[in-house]
Amino acid sequence: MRPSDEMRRQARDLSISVRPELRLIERRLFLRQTLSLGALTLLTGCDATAPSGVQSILTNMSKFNDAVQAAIFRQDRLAPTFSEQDITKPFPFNAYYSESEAPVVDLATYKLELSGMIADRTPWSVEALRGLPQQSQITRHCCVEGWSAIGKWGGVPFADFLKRVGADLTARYVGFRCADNYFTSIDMASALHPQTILALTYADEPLPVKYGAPMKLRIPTKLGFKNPKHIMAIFVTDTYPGGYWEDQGYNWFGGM
Ligand SMILES: Nc1nc2c(c(=O)[nH]1)N[C@H]1C(S)=C(S)[C@@H](COP(=O)(O)O)O[C@H]1N2
Ligand SMILES: [Mo]
Repeated sequence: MRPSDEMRRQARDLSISVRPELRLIERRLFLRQTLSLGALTLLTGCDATAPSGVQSILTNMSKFNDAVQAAIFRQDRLAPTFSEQDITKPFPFNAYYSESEAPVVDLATYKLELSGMIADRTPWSVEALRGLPQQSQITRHCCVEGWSAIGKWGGVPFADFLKRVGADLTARYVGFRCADNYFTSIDMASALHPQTILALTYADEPLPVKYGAPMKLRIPTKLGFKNPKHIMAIFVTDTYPGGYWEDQGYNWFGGM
C-alpha cells in the first residue's frame, strides 16, 4: 500500500503514522524533512543510526507531543458542531476487523464495570444510564486512516457520570476496555470536556452494533481511535494504560 499525498500530509500534521505498513516510509519522510539524524541524536541523546534508536527518538517525540497537546488543551474550546443536513450518510464503519465481526453484546445481561479510583463502583445497566440527563451533538469524527465524517450521537455527559460515581477527578487517566478486546485511555482533562459523552444513541436511535452498542465514548476533541466502541469497563488510574493502537505507535494524546 502506498500513501497518498493527503495521507502523508495528515500523518505529518498529526505527528503520527497512518498504518503500520506505512510507518517506515513516514519515519524516513519525517526524519528527512525535519531534522538530520545528527541533530536528532544531539536533541535526544541517543543513537539515531540504529533502528531501535530511531524508534526511541520517535517515541520520545510522541511523548513530547503528548505533553504539548496536554498543555495547550482547553476545556472551554469546543469542537465544531454541525446541522442535521451536514450528517454523512451512510456514516462509515471502522474497526481493526470487518463489520460482520463486530461484537454483539447482550443488553439483557450487560453491566458497565467500574474500577480503580472511583468511590462507587456499582455496575451500570444501559437502562440506568438512559435514565440520566442526556445530551446530543452533531460533530465530525476524524480517522487517521484518512477519512472524516459527521454524525449525531446522544448520551450521558461523561463529566456528569464521573462526578456521579465519585471518580477521583485529580487522577491522570481514564481507561476503557471493550467487548472486542480493543482498549484505549484518555487524560482526565479531556474526559471532563463538556462535549465528551458516553454515547447511547446514533441518529436518535439506540447505538447499533456497528457503531459500538451498547455504548461508546464520543469525544470530538480527539481522533477516531480515542473513541472506544462496545465499552465493557471503565477505570480511573494514575498508571499509564496505553491502548490498542497507541501501543503500536499512534500518538497517545490523539488530539485534533
Ligand atoms: N471497540 C473498538 N472501538 C474502536 C475501534 C475498534 O476497532 N474497536 N476502532 C476505532 C477507530 S480507529 C475508529 S476510526 C472508530 C470508528 O467508529 P465508527 O465505526 O463508528 O465509524 O472507532 C474506534 N473505536
Ligand atoms: Mo480510526
